[in-house]
Amino acid sequence: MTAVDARTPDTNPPERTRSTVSHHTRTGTVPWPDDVAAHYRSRGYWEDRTLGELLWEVADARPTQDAVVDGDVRLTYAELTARADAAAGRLRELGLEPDDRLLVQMPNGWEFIVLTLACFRAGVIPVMALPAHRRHELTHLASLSEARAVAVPRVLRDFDHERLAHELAAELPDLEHVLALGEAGELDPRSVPLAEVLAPGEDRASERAAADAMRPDPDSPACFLISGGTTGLPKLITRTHNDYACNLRATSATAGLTERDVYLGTLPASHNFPLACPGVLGTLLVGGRVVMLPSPSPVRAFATIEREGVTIAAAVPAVAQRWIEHQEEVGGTQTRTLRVLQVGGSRLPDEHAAKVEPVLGARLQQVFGMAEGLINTTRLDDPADVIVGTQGRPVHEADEVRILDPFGDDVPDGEPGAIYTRGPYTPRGYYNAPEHNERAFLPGGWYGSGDVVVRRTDGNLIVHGRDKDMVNRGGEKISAEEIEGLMYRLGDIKIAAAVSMPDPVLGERLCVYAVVKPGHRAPTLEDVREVFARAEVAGFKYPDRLEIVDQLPMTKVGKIDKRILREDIADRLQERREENAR
Ligand code: OOB
Repeated sequence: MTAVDARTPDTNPPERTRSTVSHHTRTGTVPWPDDVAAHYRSRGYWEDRTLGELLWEVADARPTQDAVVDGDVRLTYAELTARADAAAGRLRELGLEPDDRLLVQMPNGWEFIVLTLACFRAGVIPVMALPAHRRHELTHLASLSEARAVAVPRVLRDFDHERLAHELAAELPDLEHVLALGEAGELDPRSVPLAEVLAPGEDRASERAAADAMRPDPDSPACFLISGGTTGLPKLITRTHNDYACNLRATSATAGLTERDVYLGTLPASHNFPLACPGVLGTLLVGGRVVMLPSPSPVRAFATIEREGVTIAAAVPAVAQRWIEHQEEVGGTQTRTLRVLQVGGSRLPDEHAAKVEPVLGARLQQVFGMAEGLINTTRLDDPADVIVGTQGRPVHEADEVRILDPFGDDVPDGEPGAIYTRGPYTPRGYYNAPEHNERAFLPGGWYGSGDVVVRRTDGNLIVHGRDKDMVNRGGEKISAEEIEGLMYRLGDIKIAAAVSMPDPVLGERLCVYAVVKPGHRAPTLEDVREVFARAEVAGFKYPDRLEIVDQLPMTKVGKIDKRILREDIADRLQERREENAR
């Protein structure tokens, strides 16, 4: 009997019954139309192989080579796959069945990778929550996905994730198991220690055979990604084995990734970008080495790049800028081996783009992507004006992109319009969200990301702006609607509007305009932040600035005119800068 078995009676008291019948994910997923799917298959875009099969084949060809490095921990390909197979068996012993959802909120470390691969093998679907998420988001994600288990660190950056996870488990009838990073002695006795779940197995051959026997359908979800979200709380995006493998192959190709590459995973790995574009999974799929690092601070990142001979890394613009500044300060050759720096998640200003190669000695690859699918990148051999001045073009030959005016007509190249897309790795709908899908997808399955882009005649896209109600705070996406909803928890607020304000470091920050109810006291930014703290919201969603006004500007159709508010706050910040300069 394994340690997990021994704990099962405690973690799963017999009187506990699940309130709802868990739904099979198939019922909530919008499939690609049959003819489109047949086309993707016949062209070989979908290979009908699971991510596990693909990765295990790569691992078998290089068992003794390092696959994952995390501080002092090094796992060879043989060790990685063996642990994942053993872990797949333990998830099963815990009672997790194929198609059950496991909410994963883990820092960047080897455990994240082994657990994710174990899920792929067992057909358990990891729901990729972010380390910054708190009760507000995790409750929503766990209920929406009907998660049966959650995997968390113990205490991270002074926050007790394990305690919160048990509180959620007490409230959510489906959520039966809390898997926590660490060993039995140091954890809550109700937790299942990840040290045990992810430990090496005892009998490689039989564990592998057992995992082989659990093989999921390649058209079933490999994982759920979290959408940035424009309407209130985030949506779930189902990524199938077939579509995600296609995503991995196409992004690996444009990054020129080979088995000689060493990838630095330093953005939170549950984001699509560092997970799969090509990221951690793409690197493993070509037989390269993944180095996990929990924070992108330049001192540690540079030391790690030097020590491990990192050749490719991904950054959001704010991180890229910090790395550039750090290199300018310290000089030296620590980033010598870095071949490619991918930058994406929010708009990289051209001035910063121009500095990447001269300062860091790495080729810049701009990446304009979305968890919903479509990935655009510049190519490594593109001319400088493309690399510095555009966000690239689709990575896959079957990606379809249309740029439309407000009447739904295609705009000519060179003119801004809203981007719509479909393709072999862009799902046709969010999970269990039929009403939202009506709005986010055009007939024919075109997904509209809400970005306004210009397509140049050479096919490269420039992200021009946005017509979605979202704030992009250094790559973290914040739904304005969600923030406004939270603002009304301050009883003094009559009406609130969340908008982006320009920020030299993060690109954008979050500003809230508010009108106070007659006779009420105007809240301060501290009051607002306290309400957000009480609501247990992710830290990156706390407003950075509050503007109390008498009224909000309205459009002709009676909506709050956010364009005017954005201009207003940009003007105010500009004035203040000028005052400070005087
Ligand atoms: C990535 O994915 P998400 O889902 O967090 O956010 C997608 C949105 C896009 O719709 C766009 O508004 C913005 O993020 N965005 C960019 C951008 N990359 C993403 N805006 C301007 N310039 C860029 N380069 O952010 C994501 C997923 C995969 C790869 C890269 C980024």
